[in-house]
Amino acid sequence: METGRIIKIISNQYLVLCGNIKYSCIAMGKLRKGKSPIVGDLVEIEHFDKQSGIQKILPRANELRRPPVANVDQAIIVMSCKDPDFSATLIDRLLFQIVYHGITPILCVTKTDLITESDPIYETIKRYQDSGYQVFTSSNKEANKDLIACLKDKITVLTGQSGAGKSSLLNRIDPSFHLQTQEISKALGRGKHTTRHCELHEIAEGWVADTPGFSAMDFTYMDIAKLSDAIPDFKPYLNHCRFRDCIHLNEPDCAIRDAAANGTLPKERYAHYQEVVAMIQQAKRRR
Ligand SMILES: Nc1nc2c(ncn2[C@@H]2O[C@H](COP(=O)(O)OP(=O)(O)OP(=O)(O)O)[C@@H](O)[C@H]2O)c(=O)[nH]1
Ligand SMILES: [Mg+2]
Ligand SMILES: [Zn+2]
Repeated sequence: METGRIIKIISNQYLVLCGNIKYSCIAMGKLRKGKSPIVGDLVEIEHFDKQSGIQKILPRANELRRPPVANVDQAIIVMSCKDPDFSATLIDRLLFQIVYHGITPILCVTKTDLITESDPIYETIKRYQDSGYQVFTSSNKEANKDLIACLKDKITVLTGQSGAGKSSLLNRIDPSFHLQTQEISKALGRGKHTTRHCELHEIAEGWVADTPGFSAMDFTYMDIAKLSDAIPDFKPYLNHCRFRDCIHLNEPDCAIRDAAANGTLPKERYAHYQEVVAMIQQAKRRR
C-alpha cells in the first residue's frame, strides 16, 4: 500500500502522485459502491502486475461540489472587470459557497487593463479589503507577485465564470503552462467553456485546480444557520441577536440586520445573504 494524491481524472483513469512518481490507477471494485474519488483526494493505492488500483479514500478535510475538489486550502474567486461584466452578486454567491465548506476565500479581480483608475470597481474592492478579505488584481501585463506567493504549499481552487480569465492567470504565473484559453478555442470554433475537466497543476510551489466556468449555482443543500455562521463579515455580530436561532431576516433585535442598517456591515453583503436564503427557503418549500 502506498498513499498518494489524485491530481487528475480522465474518464475512469486516476492520476495519483506518490512522492515524485505519478501512477495511472483505476478505482477498485469495493470503492465503486461508496463515494467516488475526486481530485485532491488522498488515497491508498496498490500495485498489481499490469496496473495500480485505488483501494481506499482517506477522510476528506473538506470537499467542494462545484468544482469537485477535496482537501482544499483556499479558493480564489476570479472575477473580471469586463467581458464578462463585474458582478458583486456573483462574487458573494461564490464566497458563501466557499466559506460554507470551511475553505479560505481570496478574491482576484482580473482584466484591470480594461477599466480606468477611477472606475467604481476599485471602491468595491476596497470594501472587500476593509472587511478583511484578501484581494488581488491582475491585468494582461504581468503576473501578480503577491498572488504567486500565496499559492506556495497550498491546494488552491480557481473558481469563476467562463471567460473570467482563470486559465490565462495560470499561464501568466507560469509561462511554461499552455492551458487552453478562449482565444484559442474561439479560433478552433469551440466557443465558451474552454476548460473542460478538473486537474491539479503544480505551480509556484503549490497545487492549483483550474476548473471549468459554470452557469448555475446550487444553494439548495445549504443549512441556513450554518451559512450565516460561516460568513466572515457576520462573525463579530453573531452572538448578539436576541434569539439564539436567529437567521437574521425579520427577527426582532437582530444584530446583523442592525449592523447592515447602520453600515458597519456592508449592506450589499447582507442583501446578497437575504437573496441566497430566499433561494434556499424556496427550494425547501418545493420539496
Ligand atoms: N484584456 C484582458 N484580457 C484577458 C485578461 N485575462 C484573460 N483575458 C482574456 O479573456 C478571455 C478568457 O480567458 P480564459 O483564461 O480562457 O478564461 P477562463 O476563466 O479560463 O474560461 P473557462 O475556461 O471557459 O472557464 C481570453 O480571451 C483571454 O485572453 C486580462 O488580464 N486582460
Ligand atoms: Mg479556462
Ligand atoms: Zn440575527
